[in-house]
Amino acid sequence: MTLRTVATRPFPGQRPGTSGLRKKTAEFEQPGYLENFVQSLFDVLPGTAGKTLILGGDGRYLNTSAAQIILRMAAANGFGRVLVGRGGLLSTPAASHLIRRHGALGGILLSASHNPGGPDGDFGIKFNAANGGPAAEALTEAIYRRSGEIAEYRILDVPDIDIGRVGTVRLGAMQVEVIDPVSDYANLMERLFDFERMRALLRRGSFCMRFDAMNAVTGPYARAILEGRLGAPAGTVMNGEPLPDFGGHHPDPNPVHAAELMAIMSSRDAPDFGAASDGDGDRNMIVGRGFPVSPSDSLAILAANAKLVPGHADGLKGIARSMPTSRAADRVAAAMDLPCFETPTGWKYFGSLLDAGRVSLCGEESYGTGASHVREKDGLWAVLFWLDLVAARGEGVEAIVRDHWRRFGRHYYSRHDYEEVEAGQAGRLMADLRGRLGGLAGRRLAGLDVTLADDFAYRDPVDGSSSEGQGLRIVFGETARIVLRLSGTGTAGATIRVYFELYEPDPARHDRPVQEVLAPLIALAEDLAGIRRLTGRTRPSVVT
Ligand code: G16
Repeated sequence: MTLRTVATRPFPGQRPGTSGLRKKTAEFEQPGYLENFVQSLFDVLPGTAGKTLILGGDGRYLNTSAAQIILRMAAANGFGRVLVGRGGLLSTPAASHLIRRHGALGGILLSASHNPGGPDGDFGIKFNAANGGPAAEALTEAIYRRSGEIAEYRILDVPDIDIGRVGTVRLGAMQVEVIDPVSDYANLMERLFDFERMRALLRRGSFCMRFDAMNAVTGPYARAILEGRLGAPAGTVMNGEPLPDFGGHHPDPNPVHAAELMAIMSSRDAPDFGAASDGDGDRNMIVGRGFPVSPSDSLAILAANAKLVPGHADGLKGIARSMPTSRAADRVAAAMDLPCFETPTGWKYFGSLLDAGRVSLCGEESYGTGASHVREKDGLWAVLFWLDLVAARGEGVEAIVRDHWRRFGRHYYSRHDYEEVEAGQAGRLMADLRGRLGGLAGRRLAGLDVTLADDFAYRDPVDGSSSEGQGLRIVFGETARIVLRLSGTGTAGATIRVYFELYEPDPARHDRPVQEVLAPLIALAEDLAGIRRLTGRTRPSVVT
């Protein structure tokens, strides 16, 4: 068994984005590309000798070959133990849980999340720290700096080991434990929710649900929990087999990409409850009969009803949402007299609030909801939370949402994405608008008064770190907002995201078509930002 030190040269652009390093698969297939990034990570970690590492991924193309390389590199870099999910699989929230449970130095997750997979799709790698959460900006920047000067990496010269079976294997001085990816996570869920109550709901012949795993990592989890422990009939989980190319799906659980589930949920004999998760299992979409729930509403509703589930029976400490997420959760926090935090986009910003015990629930407009049980958003957890609420309240999804709107008002909400815009054009558009924000406050636009227009900056109230340039926002008091930002998860060109929110307190006006309600704001954003003029795009690529 020889330890090899391999000479290498830096690859440009290995800077992690919103959630790890995401690139076209072909870029990752370049010899040394993955190795450089992993060695850069190991070089900047505070000591790897004898430490435990968690390793897994969402099953996409390159997942297992990358896992084998990382195992050999971990052994060559002195780790004492690696826990790897069988077949190289671990959902992101399950990995977060394992890091915490085993006191690991951290975890490496092989995923490009909701981005398509396969040789022509995307691949990604991210590091989660000892608290189970995505690496903080200080660490990802250190990795990036190191990747620009790297000259060699270390790897053991040994054949692949068998990670297809649960058991323990030695790799040099390091121990590799191949573990069942599901059981620990499923046990955690049993502690957070009332499984007996959900079992009774699912046993009733009259209640039916469908979960779309989109041929990504949550298939085995959902089968074990929904069809196994909760006794839902076989077939409840659709697209349950993780496939290297996700069966051609774009595994992003929203009404556009989960079209198959949406069609089922809108059919005449639709199930009562529908849900979907993404590539690595951290996102979720909840759908009633013909009735998708907006993720921003979902956060607010879970917060308002949290006491009904065992995991939050003692109440909440606070709520956090990312800046572009609608302010529906703020209203709940105010009514419950809870602290409410507004952070930049990216789950990493919630970590310090959760670690400090300042918040219990967090959520994002991008179909992400989570809590203090792990340090990631958690798709299946959110689905179980909703299912447990349905069981506890004896009401369906739509009834629960409408009741919430009646109590708190409705935040009409939509996001328009312009994908694969030429990066220079997108940068100019943002810079141009940023330069004009100063003159907007105090003006009346689209019949509304602008109370604030700025580029969002955040100072973490726990550790004092600050993040600037987190999105342009034009705020019309409590009534409405327009937000523009560039995505940090795309792999081709730039994606411009435009977010619209309009508050409607009057229940008599809660049934209007979302795009129609938001039309004046949509037209105003076009006027202000000039998307059509500057990019030539006449309509968004995706509207959710
Ligand atoms: C990641 C982050 C999320 C973020 C999302 C969208 O999600 O973990 O916190 O909201 O990206 O980012 P952007 O708007 O920059 O594309 P995931 O599910 O891709 O890991």
